[in-house]
Amino acid sequence: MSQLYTFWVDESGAVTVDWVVLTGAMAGVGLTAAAVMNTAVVDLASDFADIYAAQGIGLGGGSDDDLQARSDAWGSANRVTNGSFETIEGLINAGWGLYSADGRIDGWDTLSENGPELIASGYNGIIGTDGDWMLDLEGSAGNVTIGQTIPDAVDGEVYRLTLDAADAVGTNEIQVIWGGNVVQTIRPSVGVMSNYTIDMVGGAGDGSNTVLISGLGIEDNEGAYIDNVSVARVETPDAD
Ligand SMILES: [Ca+2]
Ligand SMILES: [Ca+2]
Repeated sequence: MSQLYTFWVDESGAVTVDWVVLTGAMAGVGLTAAAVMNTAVVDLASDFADIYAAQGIGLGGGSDDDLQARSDAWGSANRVTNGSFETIEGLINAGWGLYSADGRIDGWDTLSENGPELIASGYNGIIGTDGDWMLDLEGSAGNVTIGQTIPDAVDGEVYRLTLDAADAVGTNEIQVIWGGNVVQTIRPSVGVMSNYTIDMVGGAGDGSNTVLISGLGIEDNEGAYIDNVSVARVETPDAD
């Protein structure tokens, strides 16, 4: 695991270079830039999937039977690590909230130049739905993309992502990417958290079973807030 972690840090350094070039080239283009950035995020996801595959990561290795057995053991449990953003050990208190010295929040990989920031429930009048902390999908300043690979996902099975989201200003969107494909673009409710549900199929797209959550919209230090992110297998009637 430590090896994987080191890899991510190195890779995000490389991604940062690409991101700066893109951002500079599109300065002043406005909302059009957001669409191009979306493509960049998808390309990034695809790149990461290729690397995952090269290292035998993602599907977790082992035979299909092993994978199915591990997935069965998970049942319909939540497979997202730190989906409520309540693991705050080591984060730095900046007054407005918490940030990470290495740009990374426990359980999540950061795929954007800007690292994610945590804000306390009640910030800008928005109450979180679970615990004390929410995640702001815009850093200081720039939109944030975070992601993690869903463990032991089996091809063809359905995994339901739920998250709560809100926007204090009404100008932000959230894109959910699964296996390198955009599966949902959310315009969060303004001023109050709402629940959003997206069904995703194991092995879809690039087969990485990696979910990315990406902040979109004008980069103005005001991002969408998310809380209580969960991905669980949908129990289906036995088809055998
Ligand atoms: Ca929380
Ligand atoms: Ca914004």
